[in-house]
This record gives sequence, C-alpha cells and structure tokens, in this order.
Amino acid sequence: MTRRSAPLAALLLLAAASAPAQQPEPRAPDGRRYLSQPLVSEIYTADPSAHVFNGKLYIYPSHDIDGPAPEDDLGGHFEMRDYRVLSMDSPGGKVTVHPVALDVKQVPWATKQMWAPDAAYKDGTYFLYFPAKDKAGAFRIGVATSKSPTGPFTAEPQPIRGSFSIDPAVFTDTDGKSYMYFGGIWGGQLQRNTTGRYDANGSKTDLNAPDKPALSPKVAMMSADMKQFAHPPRDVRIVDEAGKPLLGGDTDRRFFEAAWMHKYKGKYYFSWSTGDTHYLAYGIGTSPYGPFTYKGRILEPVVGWTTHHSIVEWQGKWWLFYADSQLSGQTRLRNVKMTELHYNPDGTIRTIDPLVK
Ligand code: FUB
Repeated sequence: MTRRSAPLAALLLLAAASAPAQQPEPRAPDGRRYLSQPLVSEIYTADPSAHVFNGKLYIYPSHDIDGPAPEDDLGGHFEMRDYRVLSMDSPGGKVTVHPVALDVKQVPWATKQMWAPDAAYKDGTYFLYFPAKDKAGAFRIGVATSKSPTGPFTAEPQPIRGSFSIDPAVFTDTDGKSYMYFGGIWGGQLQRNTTGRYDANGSKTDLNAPDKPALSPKVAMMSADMKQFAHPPRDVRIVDEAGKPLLGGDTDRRFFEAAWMHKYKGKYYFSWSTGDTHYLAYGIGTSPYGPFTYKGRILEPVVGWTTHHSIVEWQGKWWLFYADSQLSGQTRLRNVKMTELHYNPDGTIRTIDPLVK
C-alpha cells in the first residue's frame, strides 16, 4: 500500500461499516424464492379485491389480526374486525394504507369475522360489500357506502335480503349491469344454506357427497341502487369439457370459496379457490350467469393455507392480486401481493407459480 492510498482505504472501510447490512433474500420453507414481495408490511392483509377507479388502483383486502381463537377447519381463527383500503398510483409504486374504512362496531347487524370484502362504483357512490357473522352465527353479506373509494363507509342497517355465506365479488359488465358472486364451503357455510334457510345443525364442511355435483357458488344481479339482489341468488354451474358438473370429490377442481369474475375479449372468466387443495382455478363462459367450463389453474399453492385473489386490467396489463403468509409464517396473518398475468393466444391463462427455484 502506498502512502497516498491509505486515506482511500480508510474511507472505503468507513463506507463499508456504515452501509446497510445486506438482507438475505426471503425464502419459502422449501427453499424456493418468492415470485413477488408483500405490497405492505405495516398491517397484515389478505383476500385482495382490486379495482381501478379514475385510473388509480384500489385494493379492498381483509385486515388480518392476531386473535386468540385456535385454528380450526371452519376458520374461527380469522377474527378480523375492520377494513383498511390500499391504493397505488402505478404498478411497483408506493402503496398507501388508508385509515379504517369500516369497523364491525359500526354495522348494526354484525358481530364478528369481517371476512373477504369487495367494492363497486355507481353514479358517484362507492359500495363496500362484506361478509360477517350475524347474532345467530350465520354469515350474511352487508353493504356500506361512501363518496370516497377509501371510505369511511356507512353500513346499511340490515344485511342484503336473501344473502348468506361469504366472499362477495361484484362484477360490473360492459352494459352497466352488476352481479354479485358469492359463497364458500366449510367455514363459509354454503352447506348450511341448501334449503333457503340457515341450518346451524347442517353439515360441518361440505355435502359429504363426493359422487354428487359439488356445491355451487351463487350469483345474483344487483338492484339499480346496488344495495339488494334484483332476484334470488342462482347457482353458478361449473362444468367439465363434457358439460358435466364438477363433483364434490373432485377437490383439485371444485369450488371452495373466493369467487371472482372478469371479462377478457368478450368472454366471462369465473375464478375461485379450491380451498383444501390450495389452487386458484378458473372456467370460461359466454354469459355472466354461466355455465363456466373448467379450464385450468391460475395459481399454484402459496405459502399458507388460504388462497384468494382478484384479476384486473390496469395500465395496459393484466394483474393477479393474491396473498400468502410470507411475513408471519402463520395462516391467520397474511400479506397481499401482485404479479402480472398472461393469456395464451387461445384465451387460456398461463398458470403462475408463486415460488421460483
Ligand atoms: O379471510 C377469511 C377467509 O379466508 C376468506 O373469506 C376466504 O376467502 C379465505 O381467504
């Protein structure tokens, strides 16, 4: 070392000492890397329903909290009490976490478990749709309104008439008509709502009939004021390539929860979670009412038990919003993510693996 290079070496040593320590890249338990990183880390979020309003992206997620309930098959450990909206100006840009948009205490009919919500816009009003348990322990679907996409929202005093189960997803078609898709088995209670009334003593998980058609998600057109169903909910039929309904025992494909609808090149894409097999699957149809022919998987299993998503077009690209348990390693504490989604020339969706080698 020359005499003149000594100060330079000291400077380099100083710079190295003050540089932030290099964090190791997060890895999944099986050693693979994550395809994308959590959008926010200051709160836990899941079930991201994304919408573009006035060119900006808004995400309506569940707001996960660390409650005391032990994990069970019916999701008693998902004890969410309020909603917070996220927003972004551009893909990859800053994500803003907005203040509480609606708290369970502000919903006269609801007692607990503010699960996966969705939102819609019509004639100057934003609508927040959400499932929660009523005083009898039955899931119902409520609606709340605001003049701002980020709330605060004011809840209607009663749930939507004739609503039951969970995971509302509201799709507005190009002709302006809106439809709500909803439902979930196991903790989502579809199996306790097969007779038109909630049956607290009904089957615990599904129909327990593997050779019979699986329970169907539901669809109803929304009334002009977006606060009620325009007709009683109908079954959303999901069929195989031969037109036969998927069976209850076909757990790699049958509907479990997390309905979503989007339209691509004039076709209707209905997508859902297969729950206990942890896939996001989809079918294509020619009407918002279906039937939808099963086409394949959108997303392979994430780290965590649940998988729930939305699909939107934003700034000329299609995006999948999903969630995993990267930050906490716990089923009940999830974080939302986004990644680009691609179509094949025949209109099918390229399957995404959320973990890469
Ligand atoms: O977040 C609670 C429930 O877990 C949702 O309603 C389901 O879709 C599943 O993600």
